[in-house]
Amino acid sequence: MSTLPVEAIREFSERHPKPGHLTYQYGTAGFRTLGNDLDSVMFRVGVLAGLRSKRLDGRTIGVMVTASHNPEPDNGVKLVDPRGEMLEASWEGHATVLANASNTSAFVEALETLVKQLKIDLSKPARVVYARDTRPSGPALVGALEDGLKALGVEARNAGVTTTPILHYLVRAINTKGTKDTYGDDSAEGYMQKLSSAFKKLIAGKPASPPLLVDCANGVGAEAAATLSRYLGESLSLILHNTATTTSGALNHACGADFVKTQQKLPPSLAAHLKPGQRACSLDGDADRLIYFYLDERSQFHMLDGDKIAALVAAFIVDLVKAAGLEEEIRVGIVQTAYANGGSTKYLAERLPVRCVPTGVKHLHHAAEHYDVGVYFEANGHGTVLFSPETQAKLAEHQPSTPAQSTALTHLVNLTNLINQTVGDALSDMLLVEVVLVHRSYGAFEWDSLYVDLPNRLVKVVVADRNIFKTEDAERRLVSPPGLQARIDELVRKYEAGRAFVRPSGTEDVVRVYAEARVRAQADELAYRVAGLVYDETGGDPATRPAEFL
Ligand code: G16
Repeated sequence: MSTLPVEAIREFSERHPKPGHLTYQYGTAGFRTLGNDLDSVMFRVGVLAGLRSKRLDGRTIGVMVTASHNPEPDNGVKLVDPRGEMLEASWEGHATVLANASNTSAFVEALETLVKQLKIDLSKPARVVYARDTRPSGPALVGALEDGLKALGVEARNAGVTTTPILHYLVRAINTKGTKDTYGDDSAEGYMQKLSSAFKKLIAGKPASPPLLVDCANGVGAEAAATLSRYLGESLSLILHNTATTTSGALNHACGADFVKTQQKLPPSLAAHLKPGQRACSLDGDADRLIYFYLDERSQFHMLDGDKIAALVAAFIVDLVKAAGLEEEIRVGIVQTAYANGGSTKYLAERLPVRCVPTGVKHLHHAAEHYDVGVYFEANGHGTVLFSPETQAKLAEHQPSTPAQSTALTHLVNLTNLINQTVGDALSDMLLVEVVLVHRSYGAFEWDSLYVDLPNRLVKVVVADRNIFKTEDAERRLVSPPGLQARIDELVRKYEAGRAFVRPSGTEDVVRVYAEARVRAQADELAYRVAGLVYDETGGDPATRPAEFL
């Protein structure tokens, strides 16, 4: 049995020392903090990714260098498991331990413990594919990652600058190449080809939609959307905005899915371009989230978020399953988080089984796997649809008894190709939404009318230590700090259709507060009053308490 290449690891590790004052945590979406603080983490993630691959018999592991919706100075890294899904939860702990080893010797010791504990056969090959988004800190961090890969002798493939979902796609495509589960050609072109050809089949014979405005958040999605647009040709006209990927400070700034969702307004850069009634959507910085919006005839802004996408898509799939004559055999279910608007949960629960899980795609993804077709979306626009392997086999084998059944069945099969089933994918989701709108003959307004959102407000509170906030019941209730939940409950009772919860963010150093109520002013007031409780609880200085929290 081979041993760890300790000499090489030591030598490379000395070039990437861990800053003494920092503690890292593999959170909701991997490691995420200031790009300047991530050099040692990247190196160590390179070594860890290699070990994960060896542990899985040389299957290819993905590494994505991105901080997604975060501002430009931040960066981050997450690992992708062989089927394109998020890293197995137990390895998040291993990643955290390795990232926090205080020096090279402690790091090597932690690696040796891990190898022993998990019985990793070091003679196995290690294969990793990696990519980054367009952040200025990306190239240097990828350099550190590559040192980690070299130290362990990993067979590495650089996928360059690409979106998070394309990297997830590549991982699955590489690992299924030449098998019966083949997912597509293992290249960005393969991805574009797969999506665009499924899209064209699904809209064949339907009238063309008016052009769609796409806000690319000045991120890596701009490049992917431009390529996709070429593949789509006349089947869908995309008008791309916020494509300044090399302008310093532009990424996610006053644009992108997170801006639209949290500010509940139009990116100012689109104001001169969006006409009333026209459909528009925003991607986030690594193109894994999608939010739609439109202006009504009075130029009033309306948002169509992840909840609205889930409602649109789930109802469409349910109808196709029925039309294909598979109603008795294929169960469609929905997964949401506490952020799901009360209006959406009511609409969906009247039609389908709905589950609520904690924030984080991995939680939603796993819950969705329990359905034959699992539709999961976070309200922030992160989500996808999973067709279980049994369902895919059923779709392939089913013998339709009428032409109508046959058409519905073909549509379902094409949807399995259109949808990126590895992870939430803004571009794939965008095409999915466009397909449903065409099939339903809906514009943005008709889609929006499926149900009415309760007014809501999301607020960030900066606190000294967000780790004191612990939740239960899918993050809907606080168990710590003690007593705070009771005070929140007392407040909430005063508001009609009031609901509020508090949870620590896994990607930013803040506590998030969500509130909704029957009318806008009440939702805002409830959010700010709960934020005030959080602020006071954590010993915030009354002199610096934000005015709106009063
Ligand atoms: C990541 C996760 C999402 C999560 C979001 C915010 O998204 O993948 O599941 O909803 O962070 O998480 P939190 O509220 O814990 O900060 P992204 O798009 O930033 O990778």
